[in-house]
Amino acid sequence: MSHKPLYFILLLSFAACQQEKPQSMVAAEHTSLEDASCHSNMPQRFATLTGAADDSLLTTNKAVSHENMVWIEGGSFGMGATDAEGRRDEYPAHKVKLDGFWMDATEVTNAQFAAFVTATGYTTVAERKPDWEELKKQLPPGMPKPADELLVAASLTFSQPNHPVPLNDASQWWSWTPGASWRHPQGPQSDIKGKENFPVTQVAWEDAAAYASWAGKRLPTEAEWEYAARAGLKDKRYPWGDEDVEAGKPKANTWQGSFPVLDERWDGFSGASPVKSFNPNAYGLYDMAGNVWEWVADWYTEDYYQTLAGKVSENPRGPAESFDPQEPTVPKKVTRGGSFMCNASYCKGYRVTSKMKSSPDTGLENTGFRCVASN
Ligand SMILES: [Ca+2]
Repeated sequence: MSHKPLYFILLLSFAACQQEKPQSMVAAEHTSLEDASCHSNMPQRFATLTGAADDSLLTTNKAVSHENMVWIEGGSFGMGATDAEGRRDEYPAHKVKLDGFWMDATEVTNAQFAAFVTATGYTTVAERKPDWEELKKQLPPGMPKPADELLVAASLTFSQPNHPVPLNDASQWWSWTPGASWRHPQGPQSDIKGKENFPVTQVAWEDAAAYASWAGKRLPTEAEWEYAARAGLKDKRYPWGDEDVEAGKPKANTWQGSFPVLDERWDGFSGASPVKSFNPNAYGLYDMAGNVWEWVADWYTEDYYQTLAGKVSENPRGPAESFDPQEPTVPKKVTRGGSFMCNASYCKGYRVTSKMKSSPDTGLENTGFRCVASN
């Protein structure tokens, strides 16, 4: 697949969850979602310079196996937040009409991704050593060569601090780890043996899109994703309804306890969990909340929903270009669903309208994807 332009970003001032607010020790107290959302300004190495879409990956003519997929009947729904818990990019709620589509019942697993790699020889972004000669062609003139230690194959891993840290500084718990990849999600000492049924992680957006294309599928639009997650429920906060994630019995793999220091694993899992570990939603889709964030097709802008206010949008595909006011030079794709790192104290990414944004070349230990197909 083609390499999109790369822009070297040396953002060592990693403002954690998007907002560049004064840092304070807030681990033990409530932080508003706007202050510390999961829309993290993650530690960056490289990011595409332009947010122009390579939408050729959205469509494919290959025959699709519907094994392990669910048919989602088309229809209309209210997209976006109607409660007071959302962040700016979740408003206003607006009406969306969608054609029907098939959706993977689970997040793509390590076994499924391994089959793709075996069949194609594909190398993920995290496994590629950045080539400075190539990179500098795509940089603003005069950008100095980055330190050699940054020009290595690497991906972002979660390193759990042993003391409370500012929740608005993601660099406290995310670090670039050479050798981390989908085969070694926590770094070179880790592996995925026995985890064939876990969601694949450490995949960049373009890796997910490449898998989807190989499978004859595509990544869901953000609207398709939310429609499927809601499973016919109206104005509910979660894929299962309104019951709090930590009430009743465990419904999703999230984080219980004081993030990021203490994971009480009340839900049974620290880190990712095998797919189908929790009940599916009413459409038969698993892990639409929690476990790992899921890449969708759409570019991110904070005000996209405002452009759709008062209209009925048919099969919306997101903004034409990305713009994140927190990091104007870094295009972002949307991720959905939250992860095993989400907790009410700072993220609540498992809310059905919540979204995160990441540069398309970023792999994360808590991010994977699932696919859809139109027919
Ligand atoms: Ca958990």
